[in-house]
Amino acid sequence: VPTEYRKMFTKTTKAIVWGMQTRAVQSMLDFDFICRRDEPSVVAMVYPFTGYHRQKFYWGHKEILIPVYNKMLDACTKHKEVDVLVNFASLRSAYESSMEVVNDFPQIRTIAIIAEGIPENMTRKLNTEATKKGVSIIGPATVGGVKPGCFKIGNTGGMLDNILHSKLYRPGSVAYVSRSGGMSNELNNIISNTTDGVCEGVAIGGDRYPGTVFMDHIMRYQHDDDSKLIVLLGEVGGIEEYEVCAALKDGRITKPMIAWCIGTCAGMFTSEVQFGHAGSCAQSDMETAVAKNKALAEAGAHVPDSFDSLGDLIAHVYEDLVASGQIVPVEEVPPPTVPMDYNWARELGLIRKPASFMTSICDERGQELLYAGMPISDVLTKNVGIGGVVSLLWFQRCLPPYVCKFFEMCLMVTADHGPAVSGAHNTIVCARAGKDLVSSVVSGLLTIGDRFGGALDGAAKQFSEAYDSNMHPMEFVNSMRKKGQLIMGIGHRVKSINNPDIRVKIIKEFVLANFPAKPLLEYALEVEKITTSKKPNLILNVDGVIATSFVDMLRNCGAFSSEEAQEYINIGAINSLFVLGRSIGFIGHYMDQKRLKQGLYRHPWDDISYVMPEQYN
Ligand code: Q5B
Repeated sequence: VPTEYRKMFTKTTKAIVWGMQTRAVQSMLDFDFICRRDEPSVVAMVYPFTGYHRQKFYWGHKEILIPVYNKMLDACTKHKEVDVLVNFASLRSAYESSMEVVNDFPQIRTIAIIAEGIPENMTRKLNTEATKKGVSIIGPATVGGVKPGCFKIGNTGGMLDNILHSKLYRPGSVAYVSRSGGMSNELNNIISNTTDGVCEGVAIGGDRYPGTVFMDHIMRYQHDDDSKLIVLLGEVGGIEEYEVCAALKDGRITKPMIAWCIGTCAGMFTSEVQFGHAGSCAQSDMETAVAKNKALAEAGAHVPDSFDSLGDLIAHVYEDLVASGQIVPVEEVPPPTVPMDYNWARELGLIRKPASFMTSICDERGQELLYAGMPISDVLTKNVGIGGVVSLLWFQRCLPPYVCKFFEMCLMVTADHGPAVSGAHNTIVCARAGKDLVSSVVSGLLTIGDRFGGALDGAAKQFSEAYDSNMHPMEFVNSMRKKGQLIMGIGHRVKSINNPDIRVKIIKEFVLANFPAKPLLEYALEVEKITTSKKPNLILNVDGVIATSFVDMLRNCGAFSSEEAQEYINIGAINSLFVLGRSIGFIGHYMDQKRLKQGLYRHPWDDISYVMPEQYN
């Protein structure tokens, strides 16, 4: 067999894939596996935009790692056995990367170029160079080709179920060449339905100047003992089919050929028709599909009346070959099973799996983000404000406007209380130690606890339990003293009845005026009367007023059942408003310290009382 007609792909063909096309590579490996290849056909990938690493793939049930190199040089140096490049480079880089391979890496004998839209002058230069060097180019603008039982280029043949359906896992007797990648899939289907299957199939691509042309592949098939029947699927545009006619006439092609050029409908249009491929436009009568079909028939090819009867004609010619003993169909051996991809199996409804976690507040999967079912655009057009967003994301429902206003007021009044409070102090110290925003803010947030800003949960619990068990406020204060416990939400370091906390006044007045019922707040105010009579700083503080109002809202706004309301108290949700509000202030303190270029904070010695154990003095 002359060199140019040698088999392009075998069961041991090894390829490099250019581009991070992991799905295509997996598809090639799955194909290899069902073909019972001993080893995967893809040995390396080249991708200039990441460093060297290894990419995980499946080989049947097992996981394997395929190296990804930055440069073709590294891949070719390491993998001398490779002679095929599947080039997924984009139309911008496909020329350059293919030319590099043609010029610098003689081990590569076949290049499949998938990209569509490469400028024709570049393709022609590349083709000239490749011809000089004896490199076969499949494409550009193609899905590639397939040699059942041996090798598959990229995504050829479609998904695994289609490949199995078309029996591409084992060789048949029919070799085909087409221009279109999509139509090659249709040929796989037709041929597998009407014959013992595909022996090899190549889609040369839809560009005006494909690398290898029909005759390159047909002549290979002519010299390949395994191919008994050749199918040519041409199309409108170009005159290459006439080369095939000449070869049929002069005896270079002796194997039975079935041919059809698609695009016969072009004649029904009154003007010139450009079909989907760059090359599929007749620029003279000769280039029409009708003229080429006629010429092919005259040259001796079997030409059907229309594409619809192509399958019947293939079946007819095939059966003659079987009858004459030229084709002896082999016994079918089922291919090994490849585990189905999880996502695909799920899409087909073949499997179910309990979700690892559940969510009920936000859904980002669709076209528009949903907050508790409300599209984000509605959140904005309906002007629900940050209070509305809080009600959607925290409580999964639109709460009444006065509740949203309550949330917003709480966030505003708790946003900051100066640099001296524990949390802000920590944020400042952290920022001055050179830490970032998140660390500094978190350091402040972690300070929120029972004594500082985190008394809301405790206050909600203590006051509601006392109120629900009909304890008189005095009884409650006394019982807490007896237990030696502080009342959460009562007391302040600097605020007192003589120096009232305006924040408390603002919230209290709003709640008293707007909430339909506020028994817990009223109860807390009675408690405050008792505690402040003992000590003026034992006021209902900002934590206490928000906590008791929060519980009143949960219990009386009509949006929650009593169980739901209690659940929020139990799960520790009442601190939320202080945490969120004060985050605003902590962020402010962080920015402030950075802006003021404050250096490392060190606490002054004269502000620390060093009390060493006496025995060492
Ligand atoms: N006594 C807040 O205490 C403070 C009592 C009490 C019964 C009480 C204290 C307390 C409960 C927790 C709470 C939130 C530590 C406060 C906030 C945010 C902030 C902060 C800011 C901001 C203050 C003196 C005497 C003692 C105590 C008695 C005190 N509290 N009795 N129930 N709750 N409250 N925290 O001034 O007989 O003399 O031994 O823990 O609600 O954090 O701005 O700073 O926005 O950032 O240190 O507003 O009240 O008083 O502990 O020396 O007590 O009063 O038993 O009695 P002080 P202490 P006695 S708001």
